[in-house]
Amino acid sequence: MTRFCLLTCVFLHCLLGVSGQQKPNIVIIYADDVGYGDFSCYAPENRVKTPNVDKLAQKGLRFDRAYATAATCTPSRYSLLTGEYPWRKNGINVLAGDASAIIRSGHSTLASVFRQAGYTTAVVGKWHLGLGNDQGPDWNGHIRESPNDVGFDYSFIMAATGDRVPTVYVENSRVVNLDPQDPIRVNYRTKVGDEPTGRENPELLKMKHSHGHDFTIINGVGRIGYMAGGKAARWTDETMADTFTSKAVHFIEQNRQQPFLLYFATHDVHVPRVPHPRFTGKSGHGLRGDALLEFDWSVGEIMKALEENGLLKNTLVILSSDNGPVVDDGYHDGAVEHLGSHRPTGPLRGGKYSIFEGGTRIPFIVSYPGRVKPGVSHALFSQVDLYASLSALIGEKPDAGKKDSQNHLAALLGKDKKGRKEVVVHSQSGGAFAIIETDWKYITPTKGAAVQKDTRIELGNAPSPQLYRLEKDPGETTNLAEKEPAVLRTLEKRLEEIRNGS
Ligand code: NG6
Ligand code: CA
Repeated sequence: MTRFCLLTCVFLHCLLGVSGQQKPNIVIIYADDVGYGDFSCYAPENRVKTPNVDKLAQKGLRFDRAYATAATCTPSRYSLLTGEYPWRKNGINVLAGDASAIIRSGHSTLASVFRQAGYTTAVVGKWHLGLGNDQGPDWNGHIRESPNDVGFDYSFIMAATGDRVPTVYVENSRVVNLDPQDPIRVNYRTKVGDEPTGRENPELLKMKHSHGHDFTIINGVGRIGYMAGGKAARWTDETMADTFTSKAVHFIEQNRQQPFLLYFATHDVHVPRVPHPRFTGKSGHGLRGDALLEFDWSVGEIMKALEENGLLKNTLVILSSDNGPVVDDGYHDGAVEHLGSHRPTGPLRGGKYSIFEGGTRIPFIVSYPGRVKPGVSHALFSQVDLYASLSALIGEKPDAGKKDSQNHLAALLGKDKKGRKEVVVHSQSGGAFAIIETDWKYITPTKGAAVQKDTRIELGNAPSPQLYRLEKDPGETTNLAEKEPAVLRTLEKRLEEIRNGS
């Protein structure tokens, strides 16, 4: 080798990084129903410790004012992947397990942008954005309109939630381990098959329901919806985190030589909380705490895989949650009894389903060694901006029609301390909107219930407008609407403009 060649090689090596690639990998770890106060890096007083998440936060940037766009799963996930507000369209609500896809072929997504840019893309874990065309998914055939049709090269998913049928994994548009002699039938209205239900045979349950969840019993747990068949394909709740994590780790190993985007959406800590026995009883805070430990373990495994494959430095990891926390979401799993001093929302009011901060202000951690300085960011950030911001990171122009998603890459990387001018969030439990600008928050008046009866969560709905100052009053206790009519009018007007599309 000539001296010139050698120098060129050294130069290229430096430019491209150790793994020989220049473009950064992206890993989005998306927890389910994990609250602002659930990780010990957000609430050091917690007795439930999440060391792997904390390590990520120590070495990365921990945001304390980042938001999901909605207080429930489907709409938040829709925003994250499409860069659009969910409330612009009808039907983007918590979906049934047999719902048709709400993102279909041709719809630009974070994954399709990355795939177009030469990335290998994958989703592993919870989907909950519907499957199949207008007729719904064909569980016994090739499901057309699946993640693979909207930008993902590889998908290994559960269709909806752990508590909704069908309780099967779908890999690259087909149900895993399906025996054609035992076809799957799913119905959300009338019973199919003759398997016991939680309503008819509660004595067969290993975990009793507190509200809802009394349809077909699978693995001792009553679900939402009826299911028959597909016996060999059914998942075991206890090994779900292991299964998803191993698929994600395998994807990382397989793609270490080329740039990839991995959207890893865990089932933890959504109900039913049935963690692996190696975590049960370990948190001292019941199954919800144990599920948090399981989530933390998954994070550790992903980070280990990145490290072992020499990818840590060139990978941007984002860890967040789809909506705020809930303690009793339909099962008597001991979460209420064992909560103790653990406050899943930290200092915030409300929780999942709520327009109060507990519904949408979520943990958000960015790790990108070498490019992102460790620390805490007070920048306002919304998950709807990941579409535009991550596109910008790899030099791609987002779809011109996507006005909701703003490029806040500088905030994501810690260079811009302010972030968004304003954030808009929505709760479907009453239809309230809120806008947050500087430290002001305005909540629209609604007729919805103030408290959700079953989960006992304060929804934040009120018949008159609410105005809070979040910095001094993160718990939204003092409504300043009457005292500050000018601020209220300005925020109301701005929210109206955004809702009308500008
Ligand atoms: C609710 C379920 C709840 C949970 C939620 C969706 C009942 C009584 N409650 O309807 O258990 O599944 O939907 O959660 O059925 S989310 O995180 O996917 O939005
Ligand atoms: Ca959720």
